[in-house]
Amino acid sequence: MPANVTPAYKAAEAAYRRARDPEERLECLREMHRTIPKHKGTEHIRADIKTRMKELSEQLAGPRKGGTRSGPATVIRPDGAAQVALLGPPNSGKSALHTRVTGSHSPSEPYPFATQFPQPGMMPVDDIYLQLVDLPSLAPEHPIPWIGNALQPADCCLLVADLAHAGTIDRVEALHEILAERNVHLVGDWPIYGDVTRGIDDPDPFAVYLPTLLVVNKIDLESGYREDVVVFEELTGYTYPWAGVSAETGEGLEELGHWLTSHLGVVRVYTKIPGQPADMSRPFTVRRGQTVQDVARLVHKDVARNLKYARVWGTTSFDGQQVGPEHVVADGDVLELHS
Ligand SMILES: Nc1nc2c(ncn2[C@@H]2O[C@H](COP(=O)(O)OP(=O)(O)O)[C@@H](O)[C@H]2O)c(=O)[nH]1
Ligand SMILES: [Mg+2]
Repeated sequence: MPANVTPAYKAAEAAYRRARDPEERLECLREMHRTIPKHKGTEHIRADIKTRMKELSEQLAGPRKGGTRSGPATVIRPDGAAQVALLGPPNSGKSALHTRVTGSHSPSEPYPFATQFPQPGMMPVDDIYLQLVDLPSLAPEHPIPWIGNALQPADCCLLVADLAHAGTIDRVEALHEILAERNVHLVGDWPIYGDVTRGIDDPDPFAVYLPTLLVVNKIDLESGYREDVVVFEELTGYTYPWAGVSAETGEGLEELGHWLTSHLGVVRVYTKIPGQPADMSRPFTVRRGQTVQDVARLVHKDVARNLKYARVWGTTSFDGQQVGPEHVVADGDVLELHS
């Protein structure tokens, strides 16, 4: 954060760091731009904010070519329990994986750079839905100017790699460099409590830190993939948690889903109306550490605004216990919201 900023700017910046929804982020950027003091010391960040505003509003509208829209929006509104970005070098099988677990028709082809635009899809894990966003491959010869903004709403990333393929290590290193230029950093630590404070220690509000799982794909072709991982770690120094999968045969994909929901700290909450049984068909999902108030916000903004208390049935409370809006919910809780 630049020196000598006002409380109003600080609040706007904090809101920006918390916001996931692209429209909301754009609002926050406008507020940052409005409240930032205009002096020499903020020149740099002001220019940055302006660029981000321009980029994000263009991304929400879709790219332009000669005055007409030439493609879909390049930033995907988060949906489901978490947004998971698929990153990797060309031909690693990102689109094949996406198609397999979400039922999408993301173009998966034997040639590189088949994927041009972000492609969202929902991956079911039991009764939880994760939003997977397929992305174009990142490589020096194929620059993606909008990738930094596209990754802002992501909660984590799958770094998909075919470790048996010669050249993968160089390509994965190049990918890290491309991301670092946009101040996007892949990290091996998965936070225990949600992600709401992500990047808070970085003075740059636009820095993105993505908890990363290395997904070693195409294990149907390579029985020695465990040794490949050892070599990969030795040569690159990257120490991400990893999982072996095959987008072709489906091996390892169920475990992958469970690994994600548990490491993202996805918490399922079911709601009920007084005097009626709970609706167990589809949960509301929040992250570990989130509260009754956060669930109410997902139900309806009026419910959230007028919330007085809740009754909760679950493992960490006695049946029908009355709790306040700040009560932290646990996986499997049934909530009755009272306003
Ligand atoms: N044998 C095998 N081939 C795969 C697997 N995943 C992807 N492929 C193939 O690898 C090629 C590149 O896949 P694609 O999904 O387009 O890669 P992307 O560029 O990372 O999106 C395609 O020919 C796929 O059929 C896998 O798990 N096993
Ligand atoms: Mg692809």
